Amino acid sequence: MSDLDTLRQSYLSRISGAADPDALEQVRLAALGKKGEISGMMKELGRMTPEERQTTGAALNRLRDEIDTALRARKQGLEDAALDARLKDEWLDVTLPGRPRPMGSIHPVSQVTEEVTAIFADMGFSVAEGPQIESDWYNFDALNIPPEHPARQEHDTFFMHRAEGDNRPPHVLRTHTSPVQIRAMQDQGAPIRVIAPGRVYRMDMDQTHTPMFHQVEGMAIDRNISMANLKWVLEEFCRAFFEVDKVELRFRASHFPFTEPSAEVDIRCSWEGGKLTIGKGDSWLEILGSGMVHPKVLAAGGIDASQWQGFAFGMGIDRIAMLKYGIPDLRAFFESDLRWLRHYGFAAGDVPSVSGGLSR
Ligand code: 2U9
Repeated sequence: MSDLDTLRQSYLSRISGAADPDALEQVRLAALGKKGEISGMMKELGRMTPEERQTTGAALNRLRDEIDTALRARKQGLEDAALDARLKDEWLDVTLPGRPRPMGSIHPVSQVTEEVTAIFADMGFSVAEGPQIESDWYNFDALNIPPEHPARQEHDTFFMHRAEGDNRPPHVLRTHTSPVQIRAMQDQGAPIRVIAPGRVYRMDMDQTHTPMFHQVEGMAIDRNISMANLKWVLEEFCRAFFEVDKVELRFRASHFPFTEPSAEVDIRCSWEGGKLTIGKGDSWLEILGSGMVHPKVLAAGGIDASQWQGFAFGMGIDRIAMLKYGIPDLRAFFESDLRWLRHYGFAAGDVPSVSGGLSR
């Protein structure tokens, strides 16, 4: 083997053994760099005879080209391998399903409030809102609730503290949304059609009662409003809310301080197999209270009872939400416990079991 062959073998094996671009560059410098071995040999050509120069020169050129080609090939090989490693390392399976994100959804009480509001809006009622902390005048006196009424006792109502030495009657957490309607009467006068949805507070806590719950009350005051108008409005509401073509309501005489006469309203239903069906059957379900607004209450709202009259009604939103969406457990609402909310889904009319004792 000639010296050049040995050199060729040596460089080709160093090139193929170079593990990275730096090592490869060292080999290139050693062979073809300015001070490289082969460059050095080429410089020697000048001292040769023309014949020697011709053969050795040609051989050195071939060797240089061969080493150059091998260097380039190895460089490309190293770059390809680096890219392969990176692709392998950074590989991403774009077909994998996305990571689940926690999902939110509207609370049944909010949904039902919106549903109720929309139905009454179609009948010309606007929405009124007011404070949750009320004076005892707006919460009780204006509504013809006498001082000795049980609702006015410590036992039933949440009273706010007064500062030491302040002997004015304490404010209360409103026990109904009726004060909102007193304020609406004072602000707007008659004629008026409003509903008042919102939170109310009573000192009550058992399987079917929570200290905070939601009510929607409504009233319509005009020159000739009667209980016939009340009946139509409530029937229309029940048809739309429970999404049935036919409803039958039963008005039972009752008593509330703020209405005279007063009636509790039941809806015809059946409870077959624990499933509630509204509109037909042999059972009656109490859904709300109502009546003609008491003249003293009209007067408290600044409306002349000799000129104007009207009806009012009130219902528990949590209760009608439970009935419509088949949620028999208050935990779903009160603790906003997502497991319960999800468990009961949002299937209208699909009621696993609701005990009879839900009414207040
Ligand atoms: C004004 C005048 C009258 C609202 C009314 C009821 C009857 C009633 C209950 C239903 C279930 C409360 O949530 S509940 O416990 N409500 O029975 N509410 S009449 O009467 C009014 C309201 C405001 C100025």
